[in-house]
Amino acid sequence: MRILVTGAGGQIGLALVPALQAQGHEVLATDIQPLAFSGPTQCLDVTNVPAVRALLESWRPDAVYHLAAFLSARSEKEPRAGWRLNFEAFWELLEACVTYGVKQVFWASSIAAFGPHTPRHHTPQYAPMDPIGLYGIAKLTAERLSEYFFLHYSLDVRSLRFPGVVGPGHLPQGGTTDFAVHMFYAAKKEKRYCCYLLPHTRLPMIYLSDAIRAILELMEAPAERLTVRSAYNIQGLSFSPAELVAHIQRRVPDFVCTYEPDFRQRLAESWPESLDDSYARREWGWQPHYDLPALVESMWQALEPLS
Ligand code: AKB
Repeated sequence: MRILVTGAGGQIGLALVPALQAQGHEVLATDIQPLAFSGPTQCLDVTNVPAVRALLESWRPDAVYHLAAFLSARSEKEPRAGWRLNFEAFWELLEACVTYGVKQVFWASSIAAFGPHTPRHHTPQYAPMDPIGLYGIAKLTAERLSEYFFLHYSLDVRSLRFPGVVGPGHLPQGGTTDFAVHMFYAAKKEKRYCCYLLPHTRLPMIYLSDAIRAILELMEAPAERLTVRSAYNIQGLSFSPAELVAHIQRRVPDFVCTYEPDFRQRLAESWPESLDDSYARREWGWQPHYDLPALVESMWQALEPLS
């Protein structure tokens, strides 16, 4: 397949592009910043509608993996730019995909689409959704649009509600769940970290390699098995900053974490703690591989060169 990836320079894109290449696909990796992949890359601002349409018209991808986004914290700081990127550009892209005959679209939704009236534990696939952050509002609206394009244009669009993604190789920026990655790097380098969430704030997370496998497995699933065209819940594991600190201290006993909660605390408290992912398990066989000890072990090994 010829695959176009947007936002390829982000945490998920950096791991997804090589995984797609390893499957034998011809991948064009794009981002607003220059990229360094082995394979073709191009600078692309997905809010530039003529540029996106021109690229789809000339390169004619079979599938588009749309990852370009402002995450939750950045969307609060730049709300209008966040809406343009997270929702308006997505709508334009879906329209262009219909026009230029793209067969499959993947895009990343988020647990941020849930809100304070959503059950926090084992959150069902279909639950009240009243996001309080602009990122979540855009993701929830994008989920409705995604299903609309499937129903009205038969566009084969698929998505996952990503929890916090934890993996080596990239320091995520602009999110609320970023602390989990930052804490590992800080423990390795400075043996101290100041966390912007309170110690007990438990959130759903997923290890990067599980996240990539989830995308690949969802995209390979037979279309007739999929009943969810908004976005699937997937559960990896759940932990709080304090639980992660305790695991890291088993490796770095003098690691110290202090807590100075900021505006991200309110967002985190409005999100689920764990998700019911039975639709994903039943319809395309989702199974996470990493629990917290396995995630810590794998992160630690990957960060070994830092010590
Ligand atoms: C964020 O923290 O904003 C993201 C997300 C949960 O989608 N990681």
